[in-house]
Amino acid sequence: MQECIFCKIVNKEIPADVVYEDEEVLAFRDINPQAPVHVLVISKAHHSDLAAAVRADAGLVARTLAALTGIAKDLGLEETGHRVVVNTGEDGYQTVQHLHFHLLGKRRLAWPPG
Ligand code: DGP
Repeated sequence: MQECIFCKIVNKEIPADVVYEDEEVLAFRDINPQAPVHVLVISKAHHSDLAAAVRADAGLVARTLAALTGIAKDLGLEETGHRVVVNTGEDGYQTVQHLHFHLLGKRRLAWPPG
């Protein structure tokens, strides 16, 4: 995906503050953090949203989430609690069309979301 900003981060064409990387998964700090810890966890393979990713490779989605739980633990979010968010489509306020899991923590988050 030539124009996808997250694919460019995967390909190291643009820099990011990477907190985790393996063969399939990349996690980096959000450029516009909404909490003291705000990390985006993505598969390196491009899938536009959650439904597309599940249809194409549900196992990859599961492995991405497994990596996320490890990242949450490494960042000290297991004890304090945290939130995982997947914005989807227009109403969900998805602005980047490459599936990403927001991992937010280290502050008390409000509910319901805005
Ligand atoms: P969403 O609205 O769920 O699609 O969230 C996209 C997030 O991606 C948003 O919180 C800002 C973040 N973001 C957009 N461009 C970049 C970038 O170039 N680098 C990093 N680190 N984050 C980005």
